[in-house]
Amino acid sequence: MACVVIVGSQWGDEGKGKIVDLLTEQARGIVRFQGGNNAGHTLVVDGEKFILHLIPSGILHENKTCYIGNGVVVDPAVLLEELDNLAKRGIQVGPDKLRLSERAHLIMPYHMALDMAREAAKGGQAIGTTGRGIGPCYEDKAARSGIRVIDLTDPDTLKAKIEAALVEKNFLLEKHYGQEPIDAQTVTDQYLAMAERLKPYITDVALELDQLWQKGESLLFEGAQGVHLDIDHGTYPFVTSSNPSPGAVSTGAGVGSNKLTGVLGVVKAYTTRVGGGPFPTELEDEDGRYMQKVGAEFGATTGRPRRTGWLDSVVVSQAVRLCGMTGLCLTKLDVLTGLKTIKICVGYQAPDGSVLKSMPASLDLLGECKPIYEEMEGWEEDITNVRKYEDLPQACRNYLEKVSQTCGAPLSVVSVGPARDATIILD
Ligand code: 2SA
Ligand code: GDP
Ligand code: MG
Repeated sequence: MACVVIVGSQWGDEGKGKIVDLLTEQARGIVRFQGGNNAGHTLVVDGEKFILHLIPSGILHENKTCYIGNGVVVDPAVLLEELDNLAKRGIQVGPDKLRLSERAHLIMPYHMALDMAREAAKGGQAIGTTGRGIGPCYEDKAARSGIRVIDLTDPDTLKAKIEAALVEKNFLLEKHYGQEPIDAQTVTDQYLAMAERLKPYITDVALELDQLWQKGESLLFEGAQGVHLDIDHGTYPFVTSSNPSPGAVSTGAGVGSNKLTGVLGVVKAYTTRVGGGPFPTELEDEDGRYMQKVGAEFGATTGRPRRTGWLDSVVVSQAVRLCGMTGLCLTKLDVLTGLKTIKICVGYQAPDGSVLKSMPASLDLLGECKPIYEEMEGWEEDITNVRKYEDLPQACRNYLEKVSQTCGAPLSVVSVGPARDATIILD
């Protein structure tokens, strides 16, 4: 029996969706514990592509149950749309396959309005959020004025909470941001209509997970975003408003940390970032454009182009240390094929001449750091059909060994294409 956590080791979009889909075979329950529909997790199975935002990436498998934990912020309209889209493609997701925590907080229309208004007001200092209302929803949770999934089951409570919230939100929206106010009755009616469809899915997720665990079943916890977008450990304030680190499994799913048996970090073979914030190895040259184009680096939720750069072992080794990663799943190795020289950042040269091996908390200092690179020889061979480690070109294996050594964790999986089967499993 295993309880394994899969998290992103960089700034998100490392390919967590593909890895979770792959490892779902070995689990009974697949659980989201933080974030919301800011996430875009892509699965490619039998030539078909699926992008999931709230539903865990195990949903394509038979006889598995997916759980949305209490730490997730849920936009019910997005969840229903996702269920409808899957149904249109022949995948019926009933309450036997998906369970929604009654304690999860709801994203409300005023959260989205505030997210976008705040970003617009920040101008050049904008975080580059997905505009899905994630930050304002977690703010309300912390302020103890949030509305939870359980409130959908009681119309009077729901209405009273929406009315109370809108007193303050409409003041902000109208007086501070010059926006139209939001009508409480309209929102209440919309949410009550959605509640009717969602009610069969609502449950005590933590209790159900414990029941699975008691039976000796294995669980897979699916992180969204990445460790460097973590509100505590990331490049604050250019972060998301949750903890995409394994520490959040315990609070965000209600599973004791003593039950966790392993943490796998997903690492892209290079680095991408979407939105603002520091990115020491960012490239604005031919190599960066090559990664952007060949890797099809566009946001899976917003469609925004992702920034690209070399793999940064300072970033990944910090994630390994912070999360206690027991193995790495390296993705998108195929994207590097054809580059003559591949660089890997092994430290930062600080302005005072010292060499940093961990990321400074000060973004000003980080901005002044210069990456120190080791150069590796590239490879030309097409690796997309390789399924055994020893069949990879020597230059490719040299790169993988360097990644493992500089990032400080063994490689468990190497991915050479978006499809489920384009994968090399290492022992
Ligand atoms: P938010 O919306 O408040 O969470 O944004 C705060 C920061 O977190 C980043 N963020 C992400 N970074 C990478 N991928 C994410 N998901 C989508 C994807 C992104 C997209 O899979 O491609 O489609 O644009 C994601 N979600 C949040 C965000 O860019 C901000 O820097
Ligand atoms: P996530 O948020 O971590 O699940 O990642 P995204 O789905 O946002 O972005 C990863 C993208 O890379 C998706 O389009 C995947 O289909 C794709 N992908 C995953 N693994 C590989 C790989 O090994 N090679 C290539 N070429 N694409 C991959
Ligand atoms: Mg993504």
